Amino acid sequence: MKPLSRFIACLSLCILLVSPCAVALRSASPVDSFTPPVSSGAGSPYHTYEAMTSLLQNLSSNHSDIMQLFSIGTTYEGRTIWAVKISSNVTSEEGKPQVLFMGAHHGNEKPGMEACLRFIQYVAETYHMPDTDNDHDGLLNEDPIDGVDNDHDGRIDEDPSESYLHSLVNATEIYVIPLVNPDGYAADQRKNMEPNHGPFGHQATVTSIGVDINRNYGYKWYRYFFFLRLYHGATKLEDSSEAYRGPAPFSTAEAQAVRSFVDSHDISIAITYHTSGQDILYPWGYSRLPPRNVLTFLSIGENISLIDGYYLEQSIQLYPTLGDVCDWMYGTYGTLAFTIELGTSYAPDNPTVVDTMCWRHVGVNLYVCAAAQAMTQ
Ligand code: 0X9
Ligand code: ZN
Repeated sequence: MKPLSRFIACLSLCILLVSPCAVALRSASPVDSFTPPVSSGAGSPYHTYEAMTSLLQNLSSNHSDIMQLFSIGTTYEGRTIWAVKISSNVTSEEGKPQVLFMGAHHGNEKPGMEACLRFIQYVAETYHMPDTDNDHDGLLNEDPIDGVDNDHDGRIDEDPSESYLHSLVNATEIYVIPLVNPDGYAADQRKNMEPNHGPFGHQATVTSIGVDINRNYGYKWYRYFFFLRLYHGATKLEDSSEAYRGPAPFSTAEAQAVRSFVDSHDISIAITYHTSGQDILYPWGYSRLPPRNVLTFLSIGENISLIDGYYLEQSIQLYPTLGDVCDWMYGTYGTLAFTIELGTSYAPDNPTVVDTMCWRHVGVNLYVCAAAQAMTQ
């Protein structure tokens, strides 16, 4: 890398890591240097479950030195819940800082899965590349993925640094669960597809279909019994509701799968991708009390906001929830867990909109890796 380019890349990273509290709002611009993965659905910007599976299988066999694909569980309808590990010594226990990205707890919120897939594909395909003049302007790495037109050419993030990505993959263990709710995704519905037998699971007949996986995690799950009015709307006892919490904490195969994965790792920062609202949310969802690590949440959240332009707030400020994955991860393991609500609609069908959203969050995810690395130094 040329000295000037290296200086610009380092300066950009430093600005991201130490920037003060300003939360910038910026409109996203298309990136023309990146070739998006081919979508399987005719005219749809979203992979089907089957297309996602074969993409992950192909990437992991083509890049087996840094990428492993494994199952963390099986859904009610028999689909595999896939997880990916990306790291330089991918087959060994490495002791490096661990980060986790998850997509589509809600099956109808498809961009979350695409953002994860795009990230996996970009990292796997770029890791071995030398620093490249992506925009053919004679300069190397002069416009990193930080939401800023660093070289003032009217385009944003069109020449990121391959060696920077390489160093992040060497320094961290990156885990991605691109599709937490494959059954809901295939059916294009929010909840999973398991049959319900009344609110508490005791009725003989099937009364409705589906549990909201993001109300099924075990942290503060029972509070609803004691503070019914306080948590009206935060979770639902009625099994036909879109926010039905399930008959018991961790009753769903999907929440169990995420639990056993998280339980056997040491995740320092996590992002779970949803749609929509352009929000970055930090715990708690169940309480207005600030989390113990509120300053770290604010610092990381504000830097994410500088990249994606989204609005940072405590989850409960958007609305209260009981049993969401971030409260559980932070409350149980101390993981700095954020929800990001992508975009302005559940599943936009404009490929350019999806593309821009995904690319911008490749930058967010790389920043999260850098932050996890910085936290341990
Ligand atoms: O309700 C949810 O599970 C998430 N929003 S969504 O519109 N994608 O369904 C938000 C979860 C974050 N927690 C809180 N807002 N409390
Ligand atoms: Zn959601």
